[in-house]
Amino acid sequence: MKALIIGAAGFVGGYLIEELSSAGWEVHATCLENERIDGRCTVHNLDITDKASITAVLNSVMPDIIYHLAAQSSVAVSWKKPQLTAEVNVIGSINLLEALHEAEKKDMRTVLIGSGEEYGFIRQGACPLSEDEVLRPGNIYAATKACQGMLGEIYARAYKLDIVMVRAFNHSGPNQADIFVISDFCRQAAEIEAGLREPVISVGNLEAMRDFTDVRDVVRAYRLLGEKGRSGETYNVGRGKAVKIRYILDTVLKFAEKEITVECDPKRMRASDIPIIEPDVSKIYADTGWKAEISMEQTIEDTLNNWRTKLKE
Ligand code: A2R
Repeated sequence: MKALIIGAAGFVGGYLIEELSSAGWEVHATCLENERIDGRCTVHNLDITDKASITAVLNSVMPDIIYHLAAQSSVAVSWKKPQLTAEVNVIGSINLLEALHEAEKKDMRTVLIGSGEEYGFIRQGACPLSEDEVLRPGNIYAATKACQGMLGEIYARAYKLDIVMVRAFNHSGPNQADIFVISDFCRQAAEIEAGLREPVISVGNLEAMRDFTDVRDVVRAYRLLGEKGRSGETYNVGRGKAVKIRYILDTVLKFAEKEITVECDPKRMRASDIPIIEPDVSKIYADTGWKAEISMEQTIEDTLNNWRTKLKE
């Protein structure tokens, strides 16, 4: 199997390269000119906003499966740079879909990676969220990802392209940026252990319930969806068991090697925090047999160890 991962220099890309190459796949991966990719793959430069660069890579690699990870993936940045977010996430996806429609090779499968954020303002009692739930995106990033998924369905139907859509819920693991909660708490704890800050961890809303999956499980889901997902269908990827953010905090404190107190930071509280976001993951299980296997404790311990190592470098 020959895979092309578009936008592989980010958090998930490195894990997906490892997952696919370990499964014996030939892996090609793309990044922007100013980015780097390490791993068992052939690297190509590609800017998703430039359709000609996509066509060139498609026609030279001739992949069997394409994973589209390239994105402006930050909700916070999407408020500050809405045009850029739409340019990369929406126009970029159209560029890819057009390039696929015109490509010389016709039997390519494409997996479009979207987000659990697309569900947005969830109606009470809607959890666990099935893929058929109405999307009510609550921020610009989420709207662009919902749009990507809709475009994927439209191109699949209109041009008989083989496209699978994914809505990935929170995922975490070593090397994730510290704007995400598990990495954020682990970094703070590692800094406290290293004597780099006061023994106080700063937190936001601990009562919100979210669904967390280890990134290594998530990329395994992506591989299986590439192999077994049904064309034209959308799949939730998540654990299917939301936990309170307080549980993450307690686990980090349990692993920490110093006494740490907790301080609530009003700046970390979001006015419109949705109480629970939890996916129904029965569809991916039925079609691929995938379910999350790595425990949250393991993800947290590995992420904490990763920060400990990084702070020593
Ligand atoms: O923004 P940068 O410089 O970190 O680069 C990101 C890259 N990217 C692009 N690639 C090609 N053409 C563009 N015009 C373009 N703009 C940005 O896509 C980054 O290297 C990659 C996305 O990686 P992350 O932001 O680390 O996302 P992550 O966590 O790997 O998530 C993968 C996918 C994304 O579509 C998320 O929205 C979704 O999973 O949840």
